[in-house]
Amino acid sequence: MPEVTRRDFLKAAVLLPLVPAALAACRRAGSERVVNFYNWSDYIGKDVLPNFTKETGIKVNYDLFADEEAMFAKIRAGARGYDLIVIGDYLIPRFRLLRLIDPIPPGVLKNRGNIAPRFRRASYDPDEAVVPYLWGTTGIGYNRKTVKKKPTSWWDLWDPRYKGRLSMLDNVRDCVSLALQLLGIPETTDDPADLQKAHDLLVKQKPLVAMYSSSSYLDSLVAGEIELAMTWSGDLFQAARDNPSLDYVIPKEGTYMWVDCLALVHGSRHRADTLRLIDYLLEPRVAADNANAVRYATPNAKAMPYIDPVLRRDPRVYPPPDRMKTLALHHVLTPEQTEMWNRVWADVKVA
Ligand code: N2P
Repeated sequence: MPEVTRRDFLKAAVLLPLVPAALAACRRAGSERVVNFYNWSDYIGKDVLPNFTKETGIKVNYDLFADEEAMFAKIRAGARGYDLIVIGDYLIPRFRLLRLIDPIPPGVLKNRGNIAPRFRRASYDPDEAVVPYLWGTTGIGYNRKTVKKKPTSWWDLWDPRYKGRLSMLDNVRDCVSLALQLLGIPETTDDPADLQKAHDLLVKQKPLVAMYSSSSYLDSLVAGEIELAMTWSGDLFQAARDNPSLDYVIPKEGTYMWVDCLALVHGSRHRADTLRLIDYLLEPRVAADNANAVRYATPNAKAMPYIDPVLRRDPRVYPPPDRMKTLALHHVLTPEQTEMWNRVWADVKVA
C-alpha cells in the first residue's frame, strides 16, 4: 500500500490528483494539452506546476509514490496513463531493458546544456535518455532534543536504546546496501550467502524498528514519536522546517548519493507537452526555486546562482569536492541480483 502523508494531501490538493477517471478522460482525449506526471512524494515545490500551467496552458495531473519498486511494478503492469516519471539512477537500465521508457531524442531540449558536466553522460545514462532532476544522499535524521549523543555511525540504527523510536526507509536498495556495507561485503556480490548475512543483520535490527517508511515517518519525526531515522537528505531538511530540532548527518562509514531523473514513459500520448515541461523544469530559475523548496541538490549548473545561499553553503546539501569523492553511486544490479535483493527485503519485512 503506497503511503501518502498529510503533507502530500495538502500538496496534491492544489494540483489535480490523478484518479482513474481523469486518466481515462486523458486517454480519450489524446490531443488534450496535459502531462500526467508521476513523482516521489515531497519532491516538487508547490508553485512549480501551477506556474507552468499559467505560462503554457498545459495542465499537469500529478500523482505521487513513496516506493520506487511499487512505481516500477505499476508501470511494468501497464499503467500507461503516465507521461513523465522520476526514476533513480540505478533503476534506469532496468526500465530501459524492459522498454518501459523512451529515450529523449537528442537535441529536442533547449535547456539540456544547463546540466553540470558531472551529471551528463553518466554511467547510468551514457546516451542521455533521461534528464537529471534532483540528487541527494542517504543518511541519519535525528532529534537533537531527545537524542543526546549525536549519531556518527550507521550502527547507531542498531542501538537498542532507540527501540521503538527509530525508523528505516522502506526501500530495498537503501536497506540491503547498508547491511552489506556494514558487513564489509561489496554491493556487487551475487553470492546468496552474502545476501543471507545482510538479511540476518536487518532481521536482528527489526525489533527496534518502529516503522519501515519512506514518507509518513517524516510526520512522526516532526511530532517527536520517532527520534532516529534512516532518511534522504532533502526530506529531513524539509521536516526540519516544521521541527527545528531535527538534524541530518552522513555517518562516518560513508554513504551513497543518488540522482533522480525525469523519463518519458513508453508510448505516452502527450510527448510535446511533456518535453515542454522537462524543458521548463530545466530553466535555471525554476530548477533553483524547486531545489530551494524541496531542499535537495540541483544538478543544474545554471541554477546555482539562484540557490538559497544557506543551502549552497551547507556541506550536507552540496558536499565539498573531497566529500563528493567519497560518495558512491549505487551499482546497477543484474535482473538475477535484483530478484535476490527483493527476496531478502520481502523476507525481512515479513520476519
Ligand atoms: C523524495 C525522496 C526522493 C529521494 N521524497 C529518493 N531517491
